[in-house]
Amino acid sequence: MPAERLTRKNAEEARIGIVHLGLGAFFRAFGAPWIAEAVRAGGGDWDILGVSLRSPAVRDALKPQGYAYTAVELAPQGERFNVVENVRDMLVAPEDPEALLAAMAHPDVRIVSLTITEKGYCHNPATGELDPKHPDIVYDCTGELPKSAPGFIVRALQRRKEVGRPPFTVMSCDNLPNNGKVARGVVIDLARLIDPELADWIEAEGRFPSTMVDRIVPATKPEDIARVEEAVGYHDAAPVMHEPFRQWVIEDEFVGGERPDFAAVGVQMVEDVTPFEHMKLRMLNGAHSSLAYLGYLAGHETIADTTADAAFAGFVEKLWGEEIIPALTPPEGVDLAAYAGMLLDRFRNPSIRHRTWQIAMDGSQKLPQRILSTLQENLDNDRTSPRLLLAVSAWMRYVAGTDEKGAAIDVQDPLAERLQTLTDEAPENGDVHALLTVREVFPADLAERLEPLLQPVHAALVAKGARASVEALG
Ligand code: CS2
Repeated sequence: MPAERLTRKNAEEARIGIVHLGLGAFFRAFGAPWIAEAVRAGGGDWDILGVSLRSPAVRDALKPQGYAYTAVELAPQGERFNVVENVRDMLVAPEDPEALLAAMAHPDVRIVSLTITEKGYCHNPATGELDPKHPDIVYDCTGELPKSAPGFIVRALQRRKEVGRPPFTVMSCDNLPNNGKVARGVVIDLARLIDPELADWIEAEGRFPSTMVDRIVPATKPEDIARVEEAVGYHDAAPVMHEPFRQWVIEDEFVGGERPDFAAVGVQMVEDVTPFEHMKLRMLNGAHSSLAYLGYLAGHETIADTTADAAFAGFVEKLWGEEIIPALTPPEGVDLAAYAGMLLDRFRNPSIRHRTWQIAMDGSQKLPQRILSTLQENLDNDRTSPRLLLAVSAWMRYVAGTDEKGAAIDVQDPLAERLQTLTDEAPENGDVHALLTVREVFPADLAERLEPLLQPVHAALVAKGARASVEALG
């Protein structure tokens, strides 16, 4: 007999206080359960309306089970299952943009949180500023119902202003440096294109706390769904998988101080999130992306497989110790060497099947803050960065689209086509020069400094292969 489907059991429901744009696996495994804990500890009407900006897949899977789902903690010593019930409803933005705007303008909603990924901000990744030529931004200036996340935020804030309602707090939970400032910048810039008075109001009244979020959440695979069903005895069409570790650091800047009682459940509320963001983006995500490109080229499927390879483990330890940590100012009381040790343990967790291909996605949006900012600081301070250079070179090899055995790589990136054309049309040994012209990734002065350093590294990578190149630096 097939197992019965998971259903929502929670009778005591709070009103919807949060609209979350981009309800994917990460927020379902991180923010939603943590907010549920905060509400259990401190009360308040903070149930969540989840929004998909594109695909209906998550909504379609969750709707028949009342939006309840199972979060599965994957520890090396075994699994734990937690049913999450505070996502009350879901909307798919392109199906009903009017309903979404109405929901965001509702007086009960005091926070709009975001995990829309780097490309959702419609900004230039190298400068952090709104790209006014982005097709969705051009569209969102026409007065039609919006398409982009900044478009929905601006139009919803416009409705609130018109009826004299305070703005909601915009809480970015994406892996961007100063994610609150980036969100604030794109929202105010777009508002200014639409209505300068609205932009002034948002500037004065709006709040955009920056946050640092951290939990490794590999994509759920079909075999995970079957395994969960066997373990818990019910069918869940969309469980999420996560590691035990989690860290959330939030700037305590909310409109009217209205927020769940985060501090009661271990969320760090701080004045300035910058040192935490730098540490996490450059150490965790920087190493993740480096291992993803190099590991993929070396034939490793997951980060756990990659770091189980001694050459890669030695490489990443030196990457942290010799190239990334020297460019960081640690948050107060944090020992960065100990943090690196913890990261390696997390990466090695054999229960987490986090694919190198998954992390390799959207590299053009990730490289600047994860790798190039450290590289730039090392250049400015006359420190060498052989491993960071190798990581950039591996990205270049990866986006050229052919692996070391000559097979095609499925490159997922908003710039994929352009990157492919640039490398296809480059003369022999010309990929480095061609890719360094992509200004969204490499500002001109950085490109100029990088070219002579990258050329020999790239030639060696192509000649020797990724594993041997890593081994030589491990
Ligand atoms: C990863 C992140 O996919 C990626 O690019 O580096 O999703 C990473 O797992 C999280 O930021 C960990 O907090």
